[in-house]
Amino acid sequence: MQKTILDENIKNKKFTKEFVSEIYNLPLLDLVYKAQTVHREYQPLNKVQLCTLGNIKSGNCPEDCKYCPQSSRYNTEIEKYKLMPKEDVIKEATLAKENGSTRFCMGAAWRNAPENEEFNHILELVKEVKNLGMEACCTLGMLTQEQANKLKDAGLTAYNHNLDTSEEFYKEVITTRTYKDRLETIQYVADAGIQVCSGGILGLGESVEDRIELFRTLANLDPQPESVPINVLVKVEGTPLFGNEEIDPFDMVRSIATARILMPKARVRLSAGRLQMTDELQTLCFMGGANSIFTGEKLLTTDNPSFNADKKLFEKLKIEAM
Ligand code: SAM
Ligand code: DTB
Ligand code: SF4
Repeated sequence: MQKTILDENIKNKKFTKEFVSEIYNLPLLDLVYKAQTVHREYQPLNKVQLCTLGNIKSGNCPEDCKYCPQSSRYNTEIEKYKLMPKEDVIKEATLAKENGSTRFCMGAAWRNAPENEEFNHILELVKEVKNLGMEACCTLGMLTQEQANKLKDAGLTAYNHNLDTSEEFYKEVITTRTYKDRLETIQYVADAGIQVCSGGILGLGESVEDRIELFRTLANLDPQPESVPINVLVKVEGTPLFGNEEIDPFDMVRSIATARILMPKARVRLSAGRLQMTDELQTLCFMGGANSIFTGEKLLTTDNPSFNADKKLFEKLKIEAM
């Protein structure tokens, strides 16, 4: 692909399906080379941001996301609890900070963020995390504009709200809300002046076209997301997608590299699924432009590599925490 075409598309910020498809389907080495070239122009080198998740409210979610162990509709063996007290959340955030994490992301199994006391509690948590000197992120489901504004006033750095897949395939995975609902919350977050963190999941049973559509939609958001988590489905027993086929590991690399090329300024986060990846595959993902990971023994309900395993890998690769 000619550099001028890429520059032109990036300038216009309106990516077409054909253009994204051309990138995703490049010969793998050309794709990784292009992604690394963009990466070197826009991102600090050999640096990866460490983020840690805290599941501040677990399980009993009314939504029917077919991948999610926290949906009340499926029979999964997870720990369920109500909104965590402040002290416990601060303890987890402090441990994350001690292990080099610069962002603490608080996730809650809700369809939408609650009002009143529970919401005030969230605002308190955001302030406390910021007081630790960390970036604060939340993922609480749908928001109203007023809630987004209040989160901004409390000091929230970023809000995670994934598009997960293409608009067309979304209906096959989730029936209790629409793609439009998702885009609406993303707009409220952006309008409140909070950084948007939005990405997707690979391995839901989507086609290559669905992936291309996901990246096209993300890259056409205005502003583009500040961070783009790319998850590989963690198959949890009891969820409808438990029996899904494994994805081709090179598709992971293709997806990361495509995201990097289309969104040069974003942190591209190699998210769920790292425990199932080899060090070599993770390294290919870093070469393809991933520069953020989730650290800590647990994601929300499932296991993740230990702080120590990640430290060892970073030492080998001479990658530094951002
Ligand atoms: N309830 C809120 C929502 O859906 O936005 C926030 C929490 S929800 C668990 C956050 C994200 O985790 C989802 O959007 C999805 O992309 C990801 N996720 C959930 N279960 C997953 C799984 N089994 N494998 C990979 N990613 C998963
Ligand atoms: C994101 O894209 N991935 C994280 C975070 N944002 C909230 C969540 C992954 C969850 C994996 C399944 C689990 O541990 O429950
Ligand atoms: Fe609920 Fe979020 Fe899980 Fe969907 S992904 S079931 S909204 S916690």
